[in-house]
Amino acid sequence: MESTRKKLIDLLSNHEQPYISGQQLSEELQVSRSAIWKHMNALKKEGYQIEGVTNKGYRIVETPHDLSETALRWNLKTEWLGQNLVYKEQVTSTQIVAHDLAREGAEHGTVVVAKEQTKGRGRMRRYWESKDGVGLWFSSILRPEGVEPKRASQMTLVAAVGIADYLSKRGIDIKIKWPNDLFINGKKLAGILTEMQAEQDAVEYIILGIGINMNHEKQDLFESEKNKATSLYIETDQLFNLNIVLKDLLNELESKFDLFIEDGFSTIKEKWESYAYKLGEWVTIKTQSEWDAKVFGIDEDGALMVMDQDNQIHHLYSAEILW
Ligand code: BT5
Repeated sequence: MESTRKKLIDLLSNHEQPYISGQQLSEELQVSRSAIWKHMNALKKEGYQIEGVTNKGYRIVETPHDLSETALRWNLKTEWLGQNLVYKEQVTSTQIVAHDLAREGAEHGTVVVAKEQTKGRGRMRRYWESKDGVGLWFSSILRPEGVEPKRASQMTLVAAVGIADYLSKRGIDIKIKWPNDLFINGKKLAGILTEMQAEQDAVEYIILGIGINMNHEKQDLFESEKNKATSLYIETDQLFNLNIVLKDLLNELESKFDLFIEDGFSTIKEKWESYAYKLGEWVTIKTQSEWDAKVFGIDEDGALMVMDQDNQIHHLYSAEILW
């Protein structure tokens, strides 16, 4: 992003001095008044509302609700997650872009975010519906030191707890369905896809993709998902500012990743169980066959623990849970 535009946003959003005159802006930024106009018009096009008051000057009254590269970068308070931000209007999948960047050496914490994905993907080659402008579709490149490949799947659970904490702090009753879905009122709000590149005993990088349905109205959801999926807008009747949510969420995720790297999985595990969907209930498990079992938590590796009808305990590393 152009640094003049970023400085302009900083000056216009300064709360100690709410208004700033055109003259002062041009002095501080060392560009002409007409250049300032050009930048302001570009910001307005991105959805910024700028108020101008005679004899006082200008100020920003609202930042854009739609994803905007400028608004995303402005005031992002993380230390490492998303400081290297790659913003795209449209991609096939942010996972694909992130894999390419990681292979080229992109740094730990790089985040790829797109307004629209034409081939968003879920696990096992399933699709992920990623409509233009209504959701958050992003992938983070993580290069955690000292995390063995077998612990990489725990990252999915760490991210799920990060999203759940973020939403529940805002009064939303969120549940996590093992291993990678977030549910509200029994419907899928978000999904996580963790992909890993590893060599022998070391993780080279992890691409952690997150998709969250945000401002979808019911008709924006895919026909086949209408009764199974939901969005934050459908559930709360509120439209969300996508830039603010993504920035706050990156903060929350960063602190959860740090906690996991420094303290291990136990704190995350406890939190995870506090959000677990159908804990203590009977569900149908699909592995080679389908069988009924009672869910009672996750173990230290992040595997799902269930008990079958013969009171046998199973630790599931990969399975589908039908409920
Ligand atoms: C997931 O897979 O839930 C992982 C989704 C990860 C998406 C992110 S977006 C950013 C990054 N880039 C990508 O290309 N992917 C990641 P899974 O558990 O396999 O669930 C897939 C199933 O969810 C599909 O088979 C549908 O039934 C359902 N589904 C598809 N799109 C959905 C949506 N937008 N909302 C709710 N459910 C959906």
